[in-house]
Amino acid sequence: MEEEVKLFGTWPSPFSYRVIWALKLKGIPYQYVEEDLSNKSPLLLQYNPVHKKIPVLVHCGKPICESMLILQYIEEIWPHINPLLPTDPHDRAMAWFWAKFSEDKGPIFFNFFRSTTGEAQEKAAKEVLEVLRTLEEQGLGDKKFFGGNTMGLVDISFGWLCHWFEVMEEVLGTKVLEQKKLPNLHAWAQNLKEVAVIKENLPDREKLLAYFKSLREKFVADLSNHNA
Ligand SMILES: N[C@@H](CCC(=O)N[C@@H](CS)C(=O)NCC(=O)O)C(=O)O
Repeated sequence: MEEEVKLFGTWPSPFSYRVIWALKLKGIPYQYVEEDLSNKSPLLLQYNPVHKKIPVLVHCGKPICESMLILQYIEEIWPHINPLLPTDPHDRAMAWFWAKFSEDKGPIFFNFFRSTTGEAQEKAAKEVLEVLRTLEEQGLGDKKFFGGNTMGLVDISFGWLCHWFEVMEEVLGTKVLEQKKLPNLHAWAQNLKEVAVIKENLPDREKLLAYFKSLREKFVADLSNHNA
């Protein structure tokens, strides 16, 4: 059986990084394949014919799609090295609850980044703040990480907040994840960035900033064309 592990991803994708962090945490060697989403490779289309999206993990020749399902798979195959989930069944269920919450609330963050008028942006920022407050008050509490003293599945699923979201806020000129508004979540983001596996595996900040700036300009231009 071919034990080879391959990851198809793109450099600015926070979904790719979820998988990278999990593989690195577990010390699994893998080959990374950078996809060009404007010209998807035949292999990507073969491995993810339904959504045609990255990330895709290919293990022993078999593809697994969807970042959270890939994390689940990684945990099932390599459970003993740096477990991503707690052993207690109720704690595990709670971890999945918050991982699902991260998936369900994704569009709210996307709207925030896409909102172009002042009014829409204010409304979107309020919605984001509400999600983050819920996460802080009901999920994180005063723990260092969602998993307790070490990072786990929920930290990985929300990990993009510590880098990508910060860059988004900079592009928009609006700060939501602030120390005074969300002290515990803010501390969590800082702690997460200090974990070696995260710190050593993040896209370059300046490159990401330029990428998000151009994406934002595109949204603004699309809106003015639409209104013209
Ligand atoms: N729910 C998916 C989302 C993945 C996703 O949105 N990937 C984007 C890049 S960040 C993609 O491949 N987009 C290509 C397309 O939509 O055609 C996951 O968690 O893996």
